[in-house]
Amino acid sequence: MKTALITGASSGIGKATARIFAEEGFNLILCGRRKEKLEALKAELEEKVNIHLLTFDVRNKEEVFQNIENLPENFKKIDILINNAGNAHGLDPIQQGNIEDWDAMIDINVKGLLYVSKAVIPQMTERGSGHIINIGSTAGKEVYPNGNVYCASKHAVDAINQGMRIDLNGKGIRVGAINPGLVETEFSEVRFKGDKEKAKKVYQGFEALQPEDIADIIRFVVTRPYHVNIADLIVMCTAQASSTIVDKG
Ligand code: NDP
Ligand code: 8X3
Repeated sequence: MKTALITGASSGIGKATARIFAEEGFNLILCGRRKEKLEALKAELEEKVNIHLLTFDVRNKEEVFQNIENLPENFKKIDILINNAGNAHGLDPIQQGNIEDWDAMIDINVKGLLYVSKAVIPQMTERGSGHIINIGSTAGKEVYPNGNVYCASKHAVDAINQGMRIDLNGKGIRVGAINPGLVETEFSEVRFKGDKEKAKKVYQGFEALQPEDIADIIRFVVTRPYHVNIADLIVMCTAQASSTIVDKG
Protein backbone atom coordinates (compact mmCIF):
# COMPACT_ATOMS: atom_id res chain seq x y z
CA MET A 1 0.00 0.00 0.00
CA LYS A 2 1.31 3.47 -0.92
CA THR A 3 1.78 6.32 1.52
CA ALA A 4 1.38 9.95 0.50
CA LEU A 5 2.45 13.04 2.43
CA ILE A 6 0.37 16.10 1.59
CA THR A 7 1.31 19.55 2.87
CA GLY A 8 -1.53 22.04 3.24
CA ALA A 9 -4.10 19.28 3.73
CA SER A 10 -6.32 21.30 6.07
CA SER A 11 -8.00 23.18 3.20
CA GLY A 12 -8.57 23.59 -0.53
CA ILE A 13 -6.51 21.57 -2.99
CA GLY A 14 -4.64 19.60 -0.30
CA LYS A 15 -7.83 18.57 1.47
CA ALA A 16 -9.52 17.52 -1.79
CA THR A 17 -6.40 15.52 -2.69
CA ALA A 18 -6.50 13.75 0.68
CA ARG A 19 -10.10 12.72 0.01
CA ILE A 20 -9.35 11.43 -3.47
CA PHE A 21 -6.19 9.60 -2.30
CA ALA A 22 -8.26 7.90 0.41
CA GLU A 23 -10.49 6.55 -2.39
CA GLU A 24 -7.33 5.14 -3.98
CA GLY A 25 -6.47 3.40 -0.70
CA PHE A 26 -3.30 5.42 -0.05
CA ASN A 27 -2.22 5.84 3.57
CA LEU A 28 -1.98 9.51 4.33
CA ILE A 29 0.31 11.85 6.23
CA LEU A 30 -1.67 15.07 6.39
CA CYS A 31 0.13 18.31 7.25
CA GLY A 32 -0.99 21.81 8.16
CA ARG A 33 -1.01 24.20 11.11
CA ARG A 34 -4.75 23.98 11.94
CA LYS A 35 -4.98 20.84 14.01
CA GLU A 36 -8.78 20.86 14.38
CA LYS A 37 -9.26 20.95 10.59
CA LEU A 38 -6.87 18.05 10.14
CA GLU A 39 -8.53 16.10 12.92
CA ALA A 40 -11.94 16.52 11.26
CA LEU A 41 -10.50 15.26 7.98
CA LYS A 42 -8.87 12.33 9.75
CA ALA A 43 -12.20 11.41 11.35
CA GLU A 44 -13.82 11.50 7.91
CA LEU A 45 -11.23 9.35 6.15
CA GLU A 46 -9.82 6.95 8.72
CA GLU A 47 -12.40 4.28 8.00
CA LYS A 48 -10.86 3.93 4.55
CA VAL A 49 -7.11 4.33 5.17
CA ASN A 50 -4.50 4.91 7.88
CA ILE A 51 -3.97 8.57 8.66
CA HIS A 52 -1.19 10.35 10.52
CA LEU A 53 -1.33 14.08 11.23
CA LEU A 54 1.62 16.49 11.37
CA THR A 55 0.95 20.03 12.52
CA PHE A 56 4.14 21.89 11.72
CA ASP A 57 4.57 25.30 10.14
CA VAL A 58 6.60 24.72 6.96
CA ARG A 59 8.61 27.86 7.83
CA ASN A 60 10.07 26.16 10.88
CA LYS A 61 12.84 23.94 9.53
CA GLU A 62 13.57 22.25 12.89
CA GLU A 63 9.91 21.25 13.19
CA VAL A 64 9.79 20.08 9.57
CA PHE A 65 12.79 17.77 9.97
CA GLN A 66 11.87 16.57 13.45
CA ASN A 67 8.32 15.67 12.41
CA ILE A 68 9.30 13.90 9.21
CA GLU A 69 12.29 12.08 10.71
CA ASN A 70 10.21 10.81 13.63
CA LEU A 71 7.24 9.41 11.74
CA PRO A 72 5.78 6.19 13.18
CA GLU A 73 7.20 3.03 11.62
CA ASN A 74 4.13 2.34 9.43
CA PHE A 75 4.30 5.86 7.92
CA LYS A 76 8.07 6.14 7.48
CA LYS A 77 8.15 5.11 3.82
CA ILE A 78 6.76 8.02 1.79
CA ASP A 79 5.96 7.06 -1.80
CA ILE A 80 4.28 10.30 -2.86
CA LEU A 81 5.02 13.84 -1.74
CA ILE A 82 2.53 16.56 -2.62
CA ASN A 83 4.23 19.92 -2.04
CA ASN A 84 1.06 21.98 -1.83
CA ALA A 85 1.19 24.24 1.26
CA GLY A 86 1.24 27.87 0.24
CA ASN A 87 -0.73 31.03 -0.20
CA ALA A 88 -0.66 34.55 -1.56
CA HIS A 89 -0.46 37.32 1.03
CA GLY A 90 -1.64 40.69 -0.28
CA LEU A 91 -2.16 42.04 -3.79
CA ASP A 92 -0.34 45.36 -3.85
CA PRO A 93 1.86 47.22 -6.29
CA ILE A 94 5.50 46.53 -5.47
CA GLN A 95 6.09 50.10 -4.25
CA GLN A 96 3.36 49.62 -1.64
CA GLY A 97 4.17 46.01 -0.81
CA ASN A 98 4.12 44.82 2.77
CA ILE A 99 7.44 43.28 3.83
CA GLU A 100 5.75 40.78 6.18
CA ASP A 101 3.66 39.57 3.24
CA TRP A 102 6.79 39.19 1.12
CA ASP A 103 8.52 37.22 3.88
CA ALA A 104 5.49 34.95 4.30
CA MET A 105 5.28 34.12 0.58
CA ILE A 106 8.99 33.47 0.14
CA ASP A 107 9.29 31.60 3.45
CA ILE A 108 6.22 29.38 2.94
CA ASN A 109 5.90 28.91 -0.82
CA VAL A 110 9.61 28.59 -1.56
CA LYS A 111 11.66 27.83 1.54
CA GLY A 112 8.95 25.68 3.17
CA LEU A 113 8.65 23.59 0.02
CA LEU A 114 12.43 23.15 0.01
CA TYR A 115 12.58 22.11 3.69
CA VAL A 116 9.88 19.46 3.26
CA SER A 117 11.53 18.19 0.08
CA LYS A 118 14.92 18.04 1.78
CA ALA A 119 13.40 16.00 4.59
CA VAL A 120 11.73 13.49 2.24
CA ILE A 121 14.04 13.13 -0.78
CA PRO A 122 16.87 11.14 0.92
CA GLN A 123 14.65 8.13 1.62
CA MET A 124 13.43 8.25 -2.00
CA THR A 125 16.96 8.32 -3.44
CA GLU A 126 18.00 5.53 -1.07
CA ARG A 127 15.12 3.34 -2.26
CA GLY A 128 15.32 4.46 -5.88
CA SER A 129 11.61 5.24 -5.99
CA GLY A 130 9.17 8.04 -5.25
CA HIS A 131 6.94 10.64 -6.81
CA ILE A 132 7.03 14.36 -6.03
CA ILE A 133 4.32 16.74 -7.20
CA ASN A 134 4.96 20.43 -6.76
CA ILE A 135 1.91 22.66 -6.82
CA GLY A 136 2.94 25.72 -8.79
CA SER A 137 0.52 28.16 -10.42
CA THR A 138 -0.22 30.02 -13.61
CA ALA A 139 1.42 32.77 -11.51
CA GLY A 140 4.62 30.76 -11.94
CA LYS A 141 4.33 31.00 -15.70
CA GLU A 142 3.36 34.66 -16.09
CA VAL A 143 3.40 37.79 -13.92
CA TYR A 144 0.21 39.79 -13.42
CA PRO A 145 -0.32 43.31 -12.05
CA ASN A 146 0.24 43.47 -8.26
CA GLY A 147 1.14 39.78 -8.21
CA ASN A 148 4.87 40.61 -8.04
CA VAL A 149 6.20 38.59 -5.06
CA TYR A 150 3.55 35.84 -5.18
CA CYS A 151 4.37 35.38 -8.87
CA ALA A 152 8.09 35.37 -8.00
CA SER A 153 7.50 32.65 -5.40
CA LYS A 154 5.65 30.51 -7.92
CA HIS A 155 8.29 31.14 -10.62
CA ALA A 156 10.73 29.81 -8.01
CA VAL A 157 8.56 26.70 -7.60
CA ASP A 158 8.68 26.28 -11.40
CA ALA A 159 12.50 26.48 -11.33
CA ILE A 160 12.75 24.15 -8.32
CA ASN A 161 10.47 21.64 -10.05
CA GLN A 162 12.75 21.64 -13.11
CA GLY A 163 15.86 21.50 -10.94
CA MET A 164 14.53 18.56 -8.93
CA ARG A 165 13.66 16.65 -12.08
CA ILE A 166 17.13 17.23 -13.53
CA ASP A 167 19.06 16.38 -10.36
CA LEU A 168 16.93 13.34 -9.50
CA ASN A 169 17.08 11.97 -13.04
CA GLY A 170 18.26 8.37 -13.04
CA LYS A 171 17.31 7.86 -9.40
CA GLY A 172 13.90 6.33 -10.04
CA ILE A 173 11.98 9.36 -8.76
CA ARG A 174 9.24 11.06 -10.74
CA VAL A 175 9.02 14.86 -10.38
CA GLY A 176 6.32 17.07 -11.85
CA ALA A 177 4.36 20.24 -11.30
CA ILE A 178 0.70 21.10 -11.59
CA ASN A 179 0.06 24.78 -12.22
CA PRO A 180 -3.56 25.75 -11.61
CA GLY A 181 -5.29 28.98 -12.58
CA LEU A 182 -8.18 30.29 -10.49
CA VAL A 183 -9.34 27.66 -7.98
CA GLU A 184 -12.08 28.50 -5.49
CA THR A 185 -10.52 27.71 -2.09
CA GLU A 186 -9.52 29.72 0.97
CA PHE A 187 -6.73 31.16 -1.19
CA SER A 188 -8.28 34.60 -1.78
CA GLU A 189 -9.53 34.84 1.80
CA VAL A 190 -5.95 34.42 2.95
CA ARG A 191 -4.68 36.82 0.29
CA PHE A 192 -7.18 39.49 1.44
CA LYS A 193 -6.56 38.79 5.14
CA GLY A 194 -9.94 37.35 6.01
CA ASP A 195 -12.09 39.71 3.89
CA LYS A 196 -14.66 37.10 2.75
CA GLU A 197 -16.66 39.50 0.52
CA LYS A 198 -13.60 40.61 -1.41
CA ALA A 199 -12.46 37.00 -1.71
CA LYS A 200 -15.83 35.82 -3.02
CA LYS A 201 -15.77 38.45 -5.79
CA VAL A 202 -12.63 36.90 -7.29
CA TYR A 203 -14.70 33.87 -8.36
CA GLN A 204 -17.94 35.64 -9.33
CA GLY A 205 -19.32 35.79 -12.89
CA PHE A 206 -17.64 32.62 -14.18
CA GLU A 207 -17.24 28.99 -13.23
CA ALA A 208 -13.92 28.75 -11.43
CA LEU A 209 -11.99 25.53 -10.90
CA GLN A 210 -12.86 23.66 -7.72
CA PRO A 211 -10.23 21.98 -5.56
CA GLU A 212 -11.70 18.59 -6.54
CA ASP A 213 -10.84 19.34 -10.19
CA ILE A 214 -7.16 19.66 -9.29
CA ALA A 215 -7.28 16.66 -6.95
CA ASP A 216 -8.72 14.57 -9.78
CA ILE A 217 -5.79 15.58 -11.99
CA ILE A 218 -3.34 14.75 -9.21
CA ARG A 219 -4.93 11.31 -8.97
CA PHE A 220 -4.45 10.87 -12.73
CA VAL A 221 -0.81 11.93 -12.46
CA VAL A 222 0.06 9.54 -9.61
CA THR A 223 -1.77 6.56 -11.11
CA ARG A 224 0.11 6.57 -14.45
CA PRO A 225 2.45 3.63 -15.09
CA TYR A 226 5.93 4.09 -13.63
CA HIS A 227 7.52 5.01 -16.98
CA VAL A 228 5.11 7.95 -17.44
CA ASN A 229 5.97 11.22 -15.70
CA ILE A 230 3.66 14.20 -16.15
CA ALA A 231 6.37 16.81 -15.87
CA ASP A 232 4.50 20.10 -16.02
CA LEU A 233 0.82 20.80 -16.39
CA ILE A 234 -1.14 24.08 -16.65
CA VAL A 235 -4.83 23.83 -15.73
CA MET A 236 -7.29 26.70 -16.10
CA CYS A 237 -11.06 26.86 -16.03
CA THR A 238 -12.64 27.26 -19.45
CA ALA A 239 -13.45 30.91 -18.76
CA GLN A 240 -9.79 31.74 -18.14
CA ALA A 241 -7.26 32.36 -20.91
CA SER A 242 -4.46 33.91 -18.83
CA SER A 243 -4.02 35.40 -15.37
CA THR A 244 -5.69 38.61 -16.50
CA ILE A 245 -8.08 37.39 -19.19
CA VAL A 246 -11.16 35.84 -17.62
CA ASP A 247 -14.51 35.80 -19.39
CA LYS A 248 -17.00 37.08 -16.84
CA GLY A 249 -19.87 37.31 -19.35
P1 NDP B 1 -5.96 27.24 0.79
O1 NDP B 1 -5.75 28.54 1.48
O2 NDP B 1 -7.32 26.69 0.75
O3 NDP B 1 -4.96 26.14 1.40
C1 NDP B 1 -3.64 26.44 1.73
C2 NDP B 1 -3.06 25.32 2.57
O4 NDP B 1 -1.68 25.61 2.86
C3 NDP B 1 -3.78 25.16 3.89
O5 NDP B 1 -3.99 23.81 4.16
C4 NDP B 1 -2.81 25.76 4.90
O6 NDP B 1 -2.92 25.09 6.14
C5 NDP B 1 -1.45 25.46 4.24
N1 NDP B 1 -0.44 26.40 4.72
C6 NDP B 1 -0.40 27.74 4.49
N2 NDP B 1 0.63 28.28 5.15
C7 NDP B 1 1.26 27.27 5.82
C8 NDP B 1 2.37 27.20 6.69
N3 NDP B 1 3.07 28.30 7.02
N4 NDP B 1 2.73 26.00 7.18
C9 NDP B 1 2.03 24.89 6.88
N5 NDP B 1 0.97 24.88 6.07
C10 NDP B 1 0.58 26.07 5.54
O7 NDP B 1 -5.40 27.45 -0.69
P2 NDP B 1 -5.25 26.46 -1.95
O8 NDP B 1 -5.74 25.11 -1.66
O9 NDP B 1 -5.81 27.18 -3.10
O10 NDP B 1 -3.68 26.47 -2.11
C11 NDP B 1 -2.88 25.31 -2.18
C12 NDP B 1 -1.72 25.56 -3.13
O11 NDP B 1 -2.24 25.80 -4.43
C13 NDP B 1 -0.87 26.77 -2.77
O12 NDP B 1 0.49 26.44 -3.01
C14 NDP B 1 -1.33 27.82 -3.78
O13 NDP B 1 -0.34 28.77 -4.04
C15 NDP B 1 -1.63 26.94 -4.97
N6 NDP B 1 -2.50 27.50 -5.98
C16 NDP B 1 -3.76 27.93 -5.66
C17 NDP B 1 -4.58 28.46 -6.64
C18 NDP B 1 -5.93 29.03 -6.36
O14 NDP B 1 -6.45 29.79 -7.19
N7 NDP B 1 -6.56 28.68 -5.25
C19 NDP B 1 -4.13 28.50 -8.03
C20 NDP B 1 -2.78 28.07 -8.24
C21 NDP B 1 -2.03 27.56 -7.25
P3 NDP B 1 -2.92 25.80 7.58
O15 NDP B 1 -3.48 27.17 7.41
O16 NDP B 1 -3.74 24.88 8.41
O17 NDP B 1 -1.48 25.78 7.96
C1 8X3 C 1 -3.31 31.31 -7.70
C2 8X3 C 1 -3.91 31.78 -8.96
O1 8X3 C 1 -4.16 33.83 -10.47
O2 8X3 C 1 -4.57 34.14 -8.11
O3 8X3 C 1 -1.99 30.92 -7.85
O4 8X3 C 1 -2.34 33.82 -8.92
S1 8X3 C 1 -3.73 33.47 -9.11
